[in-house]
Amino acid sequence: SVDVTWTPAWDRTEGEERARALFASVYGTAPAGVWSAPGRVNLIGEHTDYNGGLALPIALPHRTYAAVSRRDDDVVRLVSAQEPTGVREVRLADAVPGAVTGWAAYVVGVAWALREAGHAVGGFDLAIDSCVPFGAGLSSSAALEASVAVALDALHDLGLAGTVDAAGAATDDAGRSTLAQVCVRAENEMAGAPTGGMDQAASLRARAGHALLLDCLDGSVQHVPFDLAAHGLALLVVDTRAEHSHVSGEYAQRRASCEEAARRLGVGTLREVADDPQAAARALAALAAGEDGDLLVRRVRHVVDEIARVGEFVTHLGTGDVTGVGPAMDASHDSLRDDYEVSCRELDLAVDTARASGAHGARMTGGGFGGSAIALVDAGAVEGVAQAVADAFAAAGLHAPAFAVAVAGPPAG
Ligand code: GAF
Repeated sequence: SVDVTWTPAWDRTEGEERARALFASVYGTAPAGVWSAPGRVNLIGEHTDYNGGLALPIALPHRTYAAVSRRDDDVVRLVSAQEPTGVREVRLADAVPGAVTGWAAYVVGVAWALREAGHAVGGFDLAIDSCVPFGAGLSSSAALEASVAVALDALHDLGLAGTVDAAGAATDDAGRSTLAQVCVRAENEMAGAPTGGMDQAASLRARAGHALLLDCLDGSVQHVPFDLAAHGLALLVVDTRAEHSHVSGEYAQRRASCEEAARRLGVGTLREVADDPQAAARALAALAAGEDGDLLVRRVRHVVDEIARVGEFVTHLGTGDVTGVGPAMDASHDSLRDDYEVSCRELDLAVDTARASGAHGARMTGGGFGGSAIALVDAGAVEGVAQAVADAFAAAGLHAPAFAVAVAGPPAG
């Protein structure tokens, strides 16, 4: 068998120290503070957020750390331990959509979107370090945006982020909802990635020890207790290392298909047909009769069924029958693979191998086309399932995957 690579989360002190040390070495002074924000895995409810649907992410213990100080001018200087490009400098006056490229767009985009929302935000110096695997479908971009959002909130007394208590719960969810929308604007308009809002909500509004039941129709959230260890279980994350990007066209195409289907059905979002099985059946029949009927039926069927699966998952958690979520996870993956067509060879191999090695359920998580899969496994089976997946990747001649164990961590703060 091959070596298994793990990606552990840093503890908070280590993350903060790293960002602080980078800041001091680059700018020659100490930062005003260090803020951080988590990546996420979505338990279920994939490609539902931009359809007004339900999603159920948890915040990862893996976080992005931002050491930041205010400046008196409108210059943003930024450096990241993960980027070899050195210090970048952008004037906020020049920061309009399309003008800032690469990772800086996510950072500067948050300042731009805050200004667009009427907040008096000026320049700042920033140093980033992160243990959220980059480009792994674990929301490294939302973690970056959210870390900057809570930093600017604190440095400019915007009063939106509130605090996070000792139990890992945010005190001001309404303010964080506003910050999440700011981050979505940064990502959609400055970075040009047409994503929904799940990742930013997870990073800013999640609660430690809980999954975040996010209703994307009205933006409301519920915190659902999620403590796998108490049930002798664990959530294994497989980062396939197959590269994905939501700036590229496939994600936008899926979103456009859903919007086209909603337009033909005369509804604002597909959620409107999802909650009523008869309306859903009528909608699918109507779409089948039109142009591109087969494609739109498969896309809409995924969204409708996936929203129902979120409810099923939450019901099982509520009754304490946690392994009972397995079939919903499996069905979610199969639907993303066959109907929504966003899986890939690496994700399918990770999922199939985890299932064959005893996982109660397994699925891709996040937008797909690469990225990560999750598997619900007995706590004592974590190493064995990871080994089986690593061996399967080696046998298939694929890049070695990396593994993590996900527990529900606290939100940005
Ligand atoms: C990506 C997007 F950023 C989210 O908004 C969501 O659509 C997800 O893919 C799919 O559920 O993470």
